[in-house]
Amino acid sequence: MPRTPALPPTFRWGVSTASYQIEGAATEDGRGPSVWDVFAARPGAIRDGHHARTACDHYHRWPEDIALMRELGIDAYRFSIAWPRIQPTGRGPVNERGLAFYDRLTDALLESGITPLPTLFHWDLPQALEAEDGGWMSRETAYRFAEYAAHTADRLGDRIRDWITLNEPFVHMVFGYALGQHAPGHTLMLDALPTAHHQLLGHALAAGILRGHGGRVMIANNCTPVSPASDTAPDRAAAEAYDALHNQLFNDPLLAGRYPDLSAYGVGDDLGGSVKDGDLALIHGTLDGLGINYYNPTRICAPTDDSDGLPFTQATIDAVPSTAFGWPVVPEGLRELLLRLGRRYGDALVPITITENGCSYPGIDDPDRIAYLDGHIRAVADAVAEGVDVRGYFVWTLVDNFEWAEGYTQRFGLVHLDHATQTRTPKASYAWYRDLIAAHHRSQPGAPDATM
Ligand code: GBH
Repeated sequence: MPRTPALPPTFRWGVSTASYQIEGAATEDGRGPSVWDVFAARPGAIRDGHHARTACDHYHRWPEDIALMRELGIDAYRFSIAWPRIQPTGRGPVNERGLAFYDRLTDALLESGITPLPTLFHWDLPQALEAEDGGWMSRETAYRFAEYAAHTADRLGDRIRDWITLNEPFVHMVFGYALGQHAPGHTLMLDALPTAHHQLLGHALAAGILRGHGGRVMIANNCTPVSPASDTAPDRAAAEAYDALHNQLFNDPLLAGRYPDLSAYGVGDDLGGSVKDGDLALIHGTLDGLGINYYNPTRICAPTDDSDGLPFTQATIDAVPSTAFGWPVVPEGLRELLLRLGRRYGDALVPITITENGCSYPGIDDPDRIAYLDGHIRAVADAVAEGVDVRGYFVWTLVDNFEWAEGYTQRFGLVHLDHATQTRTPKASYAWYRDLIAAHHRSQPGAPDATM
C-alpha cells in the first residue's frame, strides 16, 4: 500500500503521452507526413529499424486506453495533437477528419471525468514546413504554429481550458537541429539556436490566441538541476554555461523577459540574429503555468578535447542507481530543481505542474519503477512543503511506446505493450499508482476541481 504523500487536496494526478509515440495510423484520415515519418525512414536512424507507422495503434484503440485511464483513477490526461492531422501541409485549411479524432477523444475523456490537457507540439512538425521553410529554423514556422493553434482552439476551446503549447523546445533544438539524433536530423550545432527563439515566439503567438478563447497556457520545459563536477572555477563556469543553455534559455524569456548570458558560446542575445525588436515583450508573461519534465540531474565539468568547441563537458553521476536507459536515478534532484526555480524567479514564477516524470525498466513486475515514482512524488511533496507551488504530477507514460531513436527498446509505460499483438497488460506500477491516487483522494475528501 503506498504511503499518502502530503500534497494539497486540489493536487492533480495524471499520465502523459505524445501523438507520434502512440497513435500509428500515419496515413489515415488525411494525415500529412511529419518530419518524424521522414526521419524514421532513414537507414540507421532508429534502433533495430523500428518505426511508428502502427506504434500503439492508439488512433484505433483509444477507447481501450481511456478505459485504462479511468481504472487508474487519474484526474487529467496530457496528450498531444498531431499538427499534420489538423493541417496536412502545415498551412491552409483544416482537415476535418483529423480534428474530429481529437474532438471524440476530448468528449470521451470528459465523460470519464478526466480533464484533457493537450500539447500542441510534441515534435511532429508537418514535413512540408521543413521542406519549404526549414522548419523551426524559419520565423515563418512560428506564425504557422499560431494559425494551427487558432484552428484547434476554435474547435476544442469550448471544452478545453488548459493548454500546453510546446514540449521540450530544448530537446527539440538539440537532438533535432544541433546533433541530428531526432527529426528533422540536422547537425547545425550552435547554428541551431534560432530554433529556440522561433519556438518561443510560436509559443507566445499561440498563447495570445488560446487566452483569447479563455484558455490557460503552459509550456513543458525539460529542466535539470546542473551542478559542477568539482568546486574548481573552470568546472563552475562550465556548469553555469550549461545551465544557461539548458534551463535559462527557455525559462528566462517567458518569466523574466530576457535571454540569459550566452557569451560563453560566443553568441549574442539576438540568438544568431533571430530576435527582432518587440519579440521579448511578446514572449514575456505568456505563461499561466509552467510544465516541468524532469528525468535526472546533470553534472558538468570544464571542456575537454572532445567538447566540439562547446564550453562544457557532461560528467557521469556515479554512486547512484540508473534506469535501463542508463539515466541516473536522483529523486532529490527534482526537489532541488523546484527550489532553484523558486529562488531564480521569485514572484515572477507561475504555478508549476510536473508534466512528465518516469523511467525505463523492462518487465511487468517493475519494483524499480515503483521506487522511482515514489521517490520523485515524495520530492515534489518536500518542495511543496518548502513553499513551491506545484499543482500536479503526470507520469511518463501510460503504455510502453515508440521511444524516438530507441524505437520500442525502452519501456516507460505503467502498462506493458506486446507490440506484435497490441496486447496491453497493466504492470505492478500501474496498480501502485492507482492505489496512491485513491489513497490521496480518500485522505482529502470533497476536493474541489483543481486549477493548474
Ligand atoms: C521526454 O524527453 C519526451 O518528452 C518524451 O517524448 C520521451 O518519450 C520521454 O521523455 C522519455 O525519453 O544523459 O543520462 O543525463 C526526455 C528528454 C533527454 C531526458 C536526455 C534525459 C539525459 C539523460 N531527455 N536526458 S543523461
